[in-house]
Amino acid sequence: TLLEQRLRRAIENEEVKVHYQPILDMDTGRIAGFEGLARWSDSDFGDVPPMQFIPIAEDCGIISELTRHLLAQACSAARSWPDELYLSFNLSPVQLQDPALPTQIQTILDTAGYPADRLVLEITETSLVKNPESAKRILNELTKAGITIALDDFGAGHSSLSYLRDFPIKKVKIDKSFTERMLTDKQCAAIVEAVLVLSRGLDIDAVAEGVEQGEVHDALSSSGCHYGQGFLYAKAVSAEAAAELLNDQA
Ligand code: G
Ligand code: G
Ligand code: MN
Ligand code: NA
Repeated sequence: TLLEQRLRRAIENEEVKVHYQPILDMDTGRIAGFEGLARWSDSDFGDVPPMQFIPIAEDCGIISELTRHLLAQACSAARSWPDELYLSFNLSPVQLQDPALPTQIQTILDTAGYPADRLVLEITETSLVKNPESAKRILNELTKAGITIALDDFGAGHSSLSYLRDFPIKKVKIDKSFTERMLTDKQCAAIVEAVLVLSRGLDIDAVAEGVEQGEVHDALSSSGCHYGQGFLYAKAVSAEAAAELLNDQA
């Protein structure tokens, strides 16, 4: 398709950019890390959202190439952040079927001079369903290299609590469908509470996504959630703007 051709060209021309959304330590209000999010603006189609072009990249077999390209870009930006900050980056489900992934990621880290222990890779529950044994081998290898694995959109997919035990998962990101409604919907509030209790018991960090209101921040914080991400704090911004946010809080 035309969009597919445009995307291939945009990758070659380095027109797909990573933007960075802060993840806050709710207790201190300081930035603990950033999630890298792909952004593409085409001269004819305008801003194409990742919800549209990531599936295209997956379908036409260039997601691995796109991810490597974007991760390299993100690691080189993250290298200039203070040492205690981490970079969180999304993997597509197909990538967890590729035995070459750990080596490819290590090469990107080495080239950028960015340490593995400051990289978090976000995977979804869906990516563990199809071929759990292969996924487990790959995740164990990434973990051995010092990378942290986060379960993204937690609760929204094929949720199975056994994943938290069977796979080397050190972070869960509570899906925004729960945090958005937790003040008005008792069931959502109960699910958020349960995930926080569970993650504490398993020694897993919990990050609440989609925090848009001060009241939600307060409720999460008093329930013992330490990390939050959402439009209340900031949307994803360019590498330059992210560096400025860090300067402002220095
Ligand atoms: O940034 P935004 O909220 O528009 O992202 C929409 C979706 O696209 C989210 O589910 C997000 O995880 C996904 N996404 C954004 N950037 C990337 C990326 O670099 N790789 C992958 N695999 N998914 C991404
Ligand atoms: O699926 P994933 O968690 O990777 O998606 C992150 C997406 O959520 C990004 O596209 C980001 O732009 C979006 N996002 C981040 N904060 C908020 C928020 O507070 N509200 C909403 N609706 N979306 C958000
Ligand atoms: Mn994510
Ligand atoms: Na998410």
